[in-house]
Amino acid sequence: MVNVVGLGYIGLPTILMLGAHGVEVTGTDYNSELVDTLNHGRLSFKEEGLEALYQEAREHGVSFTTEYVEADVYIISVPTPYEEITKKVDASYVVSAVRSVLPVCAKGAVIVIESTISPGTIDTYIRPVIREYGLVIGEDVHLAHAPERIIPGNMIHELLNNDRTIGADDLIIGEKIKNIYSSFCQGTITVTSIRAAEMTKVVENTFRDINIAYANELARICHEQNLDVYEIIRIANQHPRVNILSPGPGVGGHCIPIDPWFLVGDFPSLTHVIKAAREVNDSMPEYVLSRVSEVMNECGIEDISRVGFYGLTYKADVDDVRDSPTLQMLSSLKRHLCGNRVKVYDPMVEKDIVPNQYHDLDIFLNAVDLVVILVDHREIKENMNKLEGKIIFDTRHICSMEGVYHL
Ligand code: SAJ
Repeated sequence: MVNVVGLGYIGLPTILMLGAHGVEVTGTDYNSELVDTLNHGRLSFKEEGLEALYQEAREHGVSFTTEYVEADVYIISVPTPYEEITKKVDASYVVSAVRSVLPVCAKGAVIVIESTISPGTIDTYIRPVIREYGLVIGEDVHLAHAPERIIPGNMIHELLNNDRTIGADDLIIGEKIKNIYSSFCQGTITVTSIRAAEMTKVVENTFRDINIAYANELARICHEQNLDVYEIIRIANQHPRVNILSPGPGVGGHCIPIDPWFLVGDFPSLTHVIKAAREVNDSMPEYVLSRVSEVMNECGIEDISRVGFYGLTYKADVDDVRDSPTLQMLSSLKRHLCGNRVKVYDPMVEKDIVPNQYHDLDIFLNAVDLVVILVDHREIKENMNKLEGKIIFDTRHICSMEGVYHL
C-alpha cells in the first residue's frame, strides 16, 4: 500500500494518477478542511483534466484522511520553503511528515521524498530523525528521492509523459520505486543516488530562472536602446544553439523563485550567477511599476485608479497566486500609499483576495484607461477586440496592435 503525505499541488495529482492506474493508495494531509473537501467530491485547485482523473481515482477507491496510516511506501509531498535569512532549505515540513509516518510504517517501508530539497537534505535532516527513532536505515526503513517535474497548467500530460529521476540508497529500492511510478509514467525513469537526484532537481529549476533572468535583463537593455527585445530574442533563437526564454513581469510560483536560493544558501561563495539571476527576476515587479508610471506620464493619466492590472496569478491559465508578480506590485504600491486604488481583474481567481478586485472583464475594462497585462490568460488572448480604445502596457507580448507599450 502507498500513502501519499501532503495533498497539495503535487501530492494530489500524484495520488490521483496512482489510484486511477490501479495502485492501492491513500492520501494523508493534516489540513482537515482540505481532506473534507476532497472526500466530498470537490477539488482544491483548478487544473485541466484533474476533475476527470479525480473521478477515476475515486472509482478505484482512493480516499483521503488526516491520519497517518500503515503503508509499505510513503510519498512525501509537502512544502519546502527557504529560510528568509540564510536562504537554506526549510526542511521542517518534510521532517515533521517523516516523524509522523515512522510510528506507523510497515517493516522495510520506503519513504520517498518527492518535495524539492537542497542537495544533502536527506543526509542532514532525514537520516538523523530515523536513527533517533531507533530504526535502521536499509533494514527497518529505506529512503528515496523522486522529485517531481510537472508544470502547473499541463500537469496531467507531464505526469504521464515526462522522464523522471529516482534517487535511492540501493538499486533494488530504486527499482521498486521506479515500478510504482511506472504504473502511470511513460517517460524514461533514471535511477541514481539520492544526492544526485537532489542536485538534479534544483539544477533544473535554477537553469530556468537564469534563462528568464537573461531575457529580463535583455528587455531592460533593449528598452534603453529603443530596440524590440522580442524581435532580438526571436532572431537570436534562430541560431541552432540559442534558446532564450521570454521576459515578463517577474518570476512567481512556488518553485523557480525558491529553489535557486537553496544553492545560494549552501554555497554562497560559488553562486554568483545564480544569485544575480534571482535578484534580476526579483526586481522585475518594481521595474514594471516604474514603466507603468512612465506610460502614465506619457499618456497624461494622473489618477492611478484609472489603471487596471489584468492578471493576479503567477502565470497563465492557473489559479495559483503564490509569489505572483502582481501581488508583489500591489504590495509595493501599498507601501507607497496608492495600492488600494489600482483596479485588478483575473478570470481564474474567484475569491476576493485584493482590494478593488473585479470579476467581470467588461466592467473592469470600462473602469480603467490603462490596462497593464501581467498574465497571458487564454481569456484575454481570445478577447483582444475588447481592448480597443484602451492604452495597453503588455508585459507578456500577446498584443500585436499598433501603439501598445511592451517591456
Ligand atoms: N516565466 C517567464 N518567462 C518565461 C517562462 C516563465 O517570465 O519564458 C515566468 C512565469 O510567468 C512564472 C515563472 O516564470 O511567473 C515560473 O513559471 P514556469 O512556467 O517557468 O514554471 P513553474 O514554476 O510553473 O514550474 C517549474 C517547472 N520547472 C522547469 O520548467 C524547469 C516545472 O517543470 C517544475 O516541476 C516546477 O517548477 C516545480 O514544481 O519545481
